[in-house]
Amino acid sequence: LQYKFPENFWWGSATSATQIEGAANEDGKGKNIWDHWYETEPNRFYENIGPETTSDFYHRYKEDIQLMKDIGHNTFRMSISWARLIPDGRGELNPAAVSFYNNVIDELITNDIEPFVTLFHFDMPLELQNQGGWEIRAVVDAYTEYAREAFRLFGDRVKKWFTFNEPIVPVEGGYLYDFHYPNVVDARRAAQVAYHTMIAHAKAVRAFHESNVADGKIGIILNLTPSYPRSQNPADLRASRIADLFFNRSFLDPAVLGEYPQELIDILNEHGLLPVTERGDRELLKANTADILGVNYYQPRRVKAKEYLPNPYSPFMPDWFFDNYEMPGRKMNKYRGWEIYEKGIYDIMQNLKENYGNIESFVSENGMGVQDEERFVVDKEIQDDYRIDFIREHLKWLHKAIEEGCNVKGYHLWSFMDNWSWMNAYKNRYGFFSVDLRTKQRTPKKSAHWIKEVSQNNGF
Ligand code: BGP
Repeated sequence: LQYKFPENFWWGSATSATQIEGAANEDGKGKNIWDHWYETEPNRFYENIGPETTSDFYHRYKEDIQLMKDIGHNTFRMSISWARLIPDGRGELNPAAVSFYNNVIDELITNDIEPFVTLFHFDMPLELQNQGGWEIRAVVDAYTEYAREAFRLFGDRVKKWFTFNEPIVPVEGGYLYDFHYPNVVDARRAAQVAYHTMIAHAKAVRAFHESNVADGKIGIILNLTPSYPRSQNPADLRASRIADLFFNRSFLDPAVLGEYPQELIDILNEHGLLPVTERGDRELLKANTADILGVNYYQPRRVKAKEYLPNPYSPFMPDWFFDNYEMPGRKMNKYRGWEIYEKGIYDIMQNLKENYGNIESFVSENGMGVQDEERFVVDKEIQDDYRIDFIREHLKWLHKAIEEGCNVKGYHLWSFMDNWSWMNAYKNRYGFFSVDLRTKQRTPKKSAHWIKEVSQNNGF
């Protein structure tokens, strides 16, 4: 083997409740913002397909876990649907949800697959959103209670917990760029939402360490987009540094170092965007940092200095400080419109080693969304060589990072099977397995056979 990974390396894939479970209105589940948005504005979603149409993991988890085992998974990330477990977001537990998650967790463990569980993957209970969502402090408390319940119910078997998946996405999508509910454009509210999310994270970390989950770890999943300047001239460097502050360090610093970067505070302050805080918050953040960090990596960010000054009367946007830069000759996933830059994963891990105490980490998502994959069928199998290349090239850089001392423990593909995505529904397919939406039949792609070999050999 040319690329051998450390012993007990985590091979697996990642999913989220809303994207795979289905059964959106079944067994007492409460509504979340996606159910609601789809009901009220279905045509915002690709081909008008909403979160009730999924691969139906809710009823097929046993079959799926067998497939995971077949392709050599030793770990699997799923999320709990808050509104399934606690339909109103606070108060009564839904007993059907408790048994569903118990069954899934037990089934995974019986098959030697360690469950990694995310508490919040974009799916705010509607009831709480109606009260103000992450803009109000009471929702932080409701979340902390929910986290406490989850540790109590499942912490005897689940040892890897994640407070949030990509907490910046609901901020950008919901409060700046109009691609998540409640789709408003308001930087002040965005800053408040971002801040409360981090406070909720710290409170959940504290609750976890106070709970009796023996030998467990808790962390957060961040989508890190390394920021590369067009050139080394000071204006480009500044643009890149500020993009990094907004899109990476705004969550990475408080989650891992327990404090916000001063330069970010200064910018927010200058524009009247500082969030409302409470006494004791600073100490709370400092004392409750993540034990482990999941890194979702899809694409880098390339930036250059602003060409035209922003209109000061337009609503504040992070992009007041930089322009995106389309580097000539860059490699693209043309389906998703995202650049492919494999070395990015190495740069991220080096940064964590140098500047973030070499925190224990893993690649919690990386993957390639492709449209109309049926075109690539030969002998009834999707020949997704592009996906195999994509994974392999990222793994090579990850391997190099590990050899150089980065504390990386595993690699999870997004995703196990084709799944429903926020607004894009089934447009881009990501899975090792394709899913026929009518029959729900799962079929392995070529990459499923490939990853099986890689996981079994612990390298390639
Ligand atoms: C990440 C999310 C996932 C997933 C993935 C693919 O940001 O954590 O939920 O959807 O991206 O992106 P998309 O589905 O938008 O193509």
